Amino acid sequence: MSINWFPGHMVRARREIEENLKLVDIIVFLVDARAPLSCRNPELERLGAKKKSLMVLNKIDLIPPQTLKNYMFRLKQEGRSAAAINSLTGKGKKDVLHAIEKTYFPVAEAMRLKGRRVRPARVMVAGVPNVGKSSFINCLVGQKTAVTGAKPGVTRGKQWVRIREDIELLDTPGLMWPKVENEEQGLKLALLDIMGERAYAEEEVAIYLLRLLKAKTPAVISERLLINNPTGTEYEMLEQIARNRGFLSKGAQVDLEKTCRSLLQDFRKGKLGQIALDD
Ligand SMILES: Nc1nc2c(ncn2[C@@H]2O[C@H](COP(=O)(O)OP(=O)(O)OP(=O)(O)O)[C@@H](O)[C@H]2O)c(=O)[nH]1
Ligand SMILES: [Mg+2]
Repeated sequence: MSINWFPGHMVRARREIEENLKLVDIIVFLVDARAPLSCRNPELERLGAKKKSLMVLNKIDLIPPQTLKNYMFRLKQEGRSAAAINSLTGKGKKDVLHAIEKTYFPVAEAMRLKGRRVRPARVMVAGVPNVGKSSFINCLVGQKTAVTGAKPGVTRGKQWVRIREDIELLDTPGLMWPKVENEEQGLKLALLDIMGERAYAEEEVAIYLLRLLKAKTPAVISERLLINNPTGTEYEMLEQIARNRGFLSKGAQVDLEKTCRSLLQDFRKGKLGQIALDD
């Protein structure tokens, strides 16, 4: 699978994150809860290694609660600070704010010890495309429109929003490019719409999805996709989905393109149920 991301974008994204990093105490790495490992970019995590960081799993409504527990347990074992949220409903927002407060605590302590006044924690959000960075920021900011104004030395156009007495958030997120290490991870990122449409063949991704459903949640195949023969090939399944949905072109031929797109849409919107991709 080829990846359609131009080096020019990468350089710009990287430089912007590096600049913003200088301004903050904490970087929040936002990931899609359906694939928290695959969404990570180790190179960028290294860039932010000198800062306190917090991993936030977003879109938790799209995975089974038990899977979320497992992911959180594993992150804790790795010694990472982590929290989880549904940015559309705000479920988990309190936990996120609490995790930010906890992450900032040692920094605040150090200020106190030096006899300095403790200022609010400055936080930035970064993540690969489509993980919900904008929704997450909106969720944290809520109704508050009070922008605290540019700080000295802050590049023009950057705004800080005070989201709590002790927390300030940079209102523009850092865009990280996906780091794809193997074919399967690439397929997962494509499935989550992180890769950009031109980077992959939808058919390939749809077939990967069907294979995954067969292995993980066979009930979805029969009950939600209404496929009679759940042991058939992926192409036979696509054909049946096309017929079920009336996606036929001239001569009653199945419209494969439309079928694949519609299937991927269903998955992305959570219409196939709560399905996690990383094990
Ligand atoms: N189900 C669900 N959908 C979410 C959640 N957060 C965001 N979304 C959806 O995910 C999609 C992407 O959200 P954005 O906030 O635009 O993501 P982003 O990371 O800012 O995207 P880019 O700016 O394109 O990189 C939108 O369709 C959101 O409605 C969530 O917690 N649960
Ligand atoms: Mg955005």
